Amino acid sequence: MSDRRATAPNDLRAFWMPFTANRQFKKNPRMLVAAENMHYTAADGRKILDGTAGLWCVNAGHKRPRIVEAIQRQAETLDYAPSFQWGHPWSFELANRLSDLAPDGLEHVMFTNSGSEAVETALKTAIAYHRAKGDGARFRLIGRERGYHGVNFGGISVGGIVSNRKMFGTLLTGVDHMRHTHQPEKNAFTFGEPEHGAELADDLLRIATLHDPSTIAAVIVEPMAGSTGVLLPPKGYLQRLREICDEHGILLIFDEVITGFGRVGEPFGSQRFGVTPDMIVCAKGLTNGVIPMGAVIVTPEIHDAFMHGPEHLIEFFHGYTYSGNPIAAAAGLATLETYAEEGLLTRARELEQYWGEALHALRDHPHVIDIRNLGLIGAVELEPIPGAPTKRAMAAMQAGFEKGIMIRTTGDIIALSPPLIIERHQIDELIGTLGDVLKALD
Ligand code: PXG
Ligand code: PLP
Repeated sequence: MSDRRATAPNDLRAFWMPFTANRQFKKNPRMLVAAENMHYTAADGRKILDGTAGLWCVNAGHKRPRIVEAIQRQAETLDYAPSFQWGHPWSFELANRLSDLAPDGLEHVMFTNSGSEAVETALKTAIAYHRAKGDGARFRLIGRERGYHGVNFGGISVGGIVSNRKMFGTLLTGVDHMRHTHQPEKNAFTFGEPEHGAELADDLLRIATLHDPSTIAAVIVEPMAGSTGVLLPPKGYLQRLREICDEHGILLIFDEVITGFGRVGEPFGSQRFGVTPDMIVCAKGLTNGVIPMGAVIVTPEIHDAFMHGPEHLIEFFHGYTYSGNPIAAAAGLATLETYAEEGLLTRARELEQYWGEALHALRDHPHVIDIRNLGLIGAVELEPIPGAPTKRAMAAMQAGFEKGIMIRTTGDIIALSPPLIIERHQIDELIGTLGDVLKALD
């Protein structure tokens, strides 16, 4: 009965789907009913090759035994325990493992249930940190055009994706934005990090000067902007941001919800790009996407700034009912073990050349105006249909599903981010099928 309901629901009205063209979807649903390793199973029984790791999150592939068992075992052992004034071993253990994995100097972990909540946590921590040090005048937050930091009010305020902001009123005050780093006229078809654009980091200096640097609490960027369509950091750009932050006492927050957990060939983008922020925001791959969980990893300097005053008092008035949830923590531990056992956190580096060459072979296909790649990430940007932006890429997604691949689109950009367990022949299949899709597009 429950299987039948899952595979053939006869009424799709009630679920108002997130970030979905609901009316179009409900006329022609793409329904998934099972998954294992690199493949989904569609409701009609077809295998779909996962070119996106779900939504950039299933980095170890689907239905991994260690993770499945850990969740089952945890549900039978300790299902829920509060983290406000109580503890359980799994959240502490996961925090220790994350601290080990993070760049040197990032040692304390706060847990959340999503990337969006982790972003809010980081922004609030930044402002509160300065205040805890007696510097309450540092309250401004700087983001970047085209940045994606989730969908809560803080995240859309520092974020720079117009459609995610314009419907929602005044947002946070005291926020400003740097320009994005996408310069296709200079950098189109670059393999890896682009040569041009490091100087765009000086926008931070310009904005800081305008408001006076002593009013800026933090700047938040994705080391590589994912959701907006894969915009890579120009060589030297992140280093320059770090320098400006150091000069002016500004905290640097890396939102690594996508770049975390091996996507760019190191545990975190920070290690790949050689720049250490003051806080890392992560989620998605933390639990292989299986149980919702996010985290913020901070320096001892930030953590210790709060550890004053009488010991019976709460130091930081922030947290969620499910912060450090035992089942999520168990899933996180099993995920990190799976990554370690299989060398997945560095596998993107090994596959990067093969992956990039496969992608760039699509260069001369119809409608392609740019191709970008790093680690196991790729983007193929299409010329929009005049007067109908996004339609061509959406048609590619639907055609891909019919041909047995899952791809993701944003605007007219096709984004690819397969599970890190992908084999070379599956890369050939994914990109080969995408090539066929492109050739058949209007
Ligand atoms: N920050 C970044 C950098 C993200 O990529 C979030 C925060 C928010 O995480 P949650 O868990 O609240 O969704 C994200 C999420 C896409 C896509 O199409 C990307 C995300 C979410 C949905 C779709 O690229 N990233
Ligand atoms: N709304 C109400 C009425 C609550 O009592 C709570 C938590 O206790 C929340 C919202 C926040 O929920 P969460 O802690 O799951 O974010």
